[in-house]
Amino acid sequence: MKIAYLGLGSNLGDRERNIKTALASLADYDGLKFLRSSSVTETKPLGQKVQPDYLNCVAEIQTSLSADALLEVLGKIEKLSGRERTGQIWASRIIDIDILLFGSDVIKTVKLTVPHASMHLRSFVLAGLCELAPQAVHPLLGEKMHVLRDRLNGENFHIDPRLPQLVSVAGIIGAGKSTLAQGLADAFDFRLLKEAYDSNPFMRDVYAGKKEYALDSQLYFFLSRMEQLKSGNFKDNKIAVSDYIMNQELVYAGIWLDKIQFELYKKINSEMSRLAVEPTVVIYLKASAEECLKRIHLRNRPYEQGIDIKFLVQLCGEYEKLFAKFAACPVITVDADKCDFRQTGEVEKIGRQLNYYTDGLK
Ligand code: A4P
Ligand code: MG
Repeated sequence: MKIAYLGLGSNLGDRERNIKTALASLADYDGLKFLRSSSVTETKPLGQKVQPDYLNCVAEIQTSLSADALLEVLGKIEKLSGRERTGQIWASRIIDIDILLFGSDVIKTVKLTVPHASMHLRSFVLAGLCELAPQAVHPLLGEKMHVLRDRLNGENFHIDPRLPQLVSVAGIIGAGKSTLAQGLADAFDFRLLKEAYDSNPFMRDVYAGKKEYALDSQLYFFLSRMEQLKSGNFKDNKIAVSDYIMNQELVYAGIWLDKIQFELYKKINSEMSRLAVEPTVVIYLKASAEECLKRIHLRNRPYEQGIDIKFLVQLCGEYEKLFAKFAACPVITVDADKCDFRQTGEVEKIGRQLNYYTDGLK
């Protein structure tokens, strides 16, 4: 006997009835017992397709069938409901029933991929799973459903292999961004994009309190990132990893610049940053101000030694705000106080997860 979770979706006809009928039909088959279903949610079609909205829900079943036999039964239910297969991927459908989880089995055959290959990228699936089994663990990612859900901030994503694949590491000064990005580049052969920290000729003056250089410093950082994130640079089909995210520019600009400078900077930023490649996934190194200050003293860059705890606390707050409503891609949050990214084990653990949030073939 196995507990399995099914994802149901309908965007044609009487969608509510289609789902109810499909759930009721599960009881008609030997070796299959319907246990519970989540609430039904209305969702926009994934991938900006011009299609009617979906109703989606998740069902929990108990079964003595093999996964292959279960898939066959689900195909029969879909057919009896009147689903026609157009041969077109992601076509509108009366009912679609996918196997999300089958116990803790990992299955990869021509017909079947379990866990469902995209479940961790879809809030409409993870929300249902969290209602029924928040503590269930994704057998490949090794994470609980509520952790996977929180990475998406209510959004649904799909990985477009035609787009550049960029992993961006984010976090406040001293959180360990560069160490992790370097470690990922070394271990997984990613192309490393490092922020032009040491070459910024205005940094020292800004840290020394000369506010008149703040705009120059911000523009220097911004232009060097834009240079790195031009789509033309991503033609090598490698996954790239950056030790910054573009969004941090506005955070720092908001702190360093006066009101008039900030307004000017925001205009330049919003016009130009549209040209930058967007991250496929972000790793957010969440660290405490205290721990970061310790690391800043340890690495001993002279001009950073004047940084005080208040500035770091302010940055922590700004990053929390940024990621509380971040909707551009999944965000993997890591408790950076507890991790030492000089250890290859820590880097590999994160790198293995990235396979599922990027197009791994790149
Ligand atoms: N297959 C492989 N793994 C599985 C699995 N775990 N469960 C194979 C079910 N089937 C699996 O599926 C195509 C083939 O996938 C099957 O022959 C089976 O052997 P399908 O159901 O015939 O076609 P499909 O549904 O168009 O493709 P697929 O890949 O299942 O797409 P999804 O993931 O179902 O996405 N937007 C919203 N808001 N809500 C939705 O539910 N669904 C889709 C379809 C797109 N956009 C959506 C939604
Ligand atoms: Mg399907």
